[in-house]
Amino acid sequence: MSKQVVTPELQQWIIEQARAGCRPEDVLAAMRASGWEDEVAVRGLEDTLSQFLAERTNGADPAALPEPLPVPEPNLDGSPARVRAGDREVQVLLTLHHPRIVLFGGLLSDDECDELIAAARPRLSRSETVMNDTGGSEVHASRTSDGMFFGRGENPLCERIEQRIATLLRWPLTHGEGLQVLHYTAGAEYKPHYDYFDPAQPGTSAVLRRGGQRVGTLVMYLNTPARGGGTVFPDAGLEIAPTRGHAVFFSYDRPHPASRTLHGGAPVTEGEKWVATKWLREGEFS
Ligand code: PD2
Ligand code: ZN
Repeated sequence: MSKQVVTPELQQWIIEQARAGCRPEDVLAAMRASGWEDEVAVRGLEDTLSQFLAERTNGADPAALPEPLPVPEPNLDGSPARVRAGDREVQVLLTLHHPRIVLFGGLLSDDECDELIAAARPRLSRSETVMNDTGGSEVHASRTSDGMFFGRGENPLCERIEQRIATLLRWPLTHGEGLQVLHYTAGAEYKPHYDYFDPAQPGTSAVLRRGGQRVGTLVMYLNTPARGGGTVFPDAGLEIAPTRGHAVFFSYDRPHPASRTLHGGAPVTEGEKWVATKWLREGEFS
């Protein structure tokens, strides 16, 4: 009876080999050579790789996935602590590869946060959610914030921030929607959702006529709530603490759960929360 067990360290090593492009038979040979019994090595390899693949596609058959689209992506070659975004230097605080998530610090100055809030406040109304069947929008209990949209380039502040984002994410300014500002009071939340438009829904073709799919999101925090209000990514087990001036970026190359970009705004439990969201489209949004 074998006493060998497949340890988490062995599983991690198998995944690293798979990521590096090693063939399963070579991985198996290396395991045998370092003393793993045949039966344990084969089982360990099969179980680890199938679990790894299922996680990458969120359980979907890889052949059934939509074709991947180009996505915005900052230049983080060499893992810099700070990156230049046109008129401002921005901190890189966290990166994740799948889902692709980058947390930036200091994308907006305190004054810019305050100015956005002041300009948005008189124009807020109850946030609406896109209706999947028609492509229109409606008030929905899953989204209890107030919100408004600026037109793209509507004022010098929007223009400056949009140009900074376009430079940071290396994505044309013309492919971005206008900034959306959301205000959450205590108890308000935005339940987990995907930001892309679901291709299976009848209303989606109408929405896609203007700029194509969404391929990336940047949520900028305009204040620091006293408690709660984190942006959560359940598939990654990640919660981003909302902090004034910081911004979380995530991209999705396919409009599919395999992107692992399910995300939500956790309830604000004390104080209030203000964010500005920038959505990036695959084509020109006019
Ligand atoms: O306010 C947030 O944290 C949040 C969470 C999820 C915003 C959005 N989605 C969004 O604007 O799409
Ligand atoms: Zn969202």
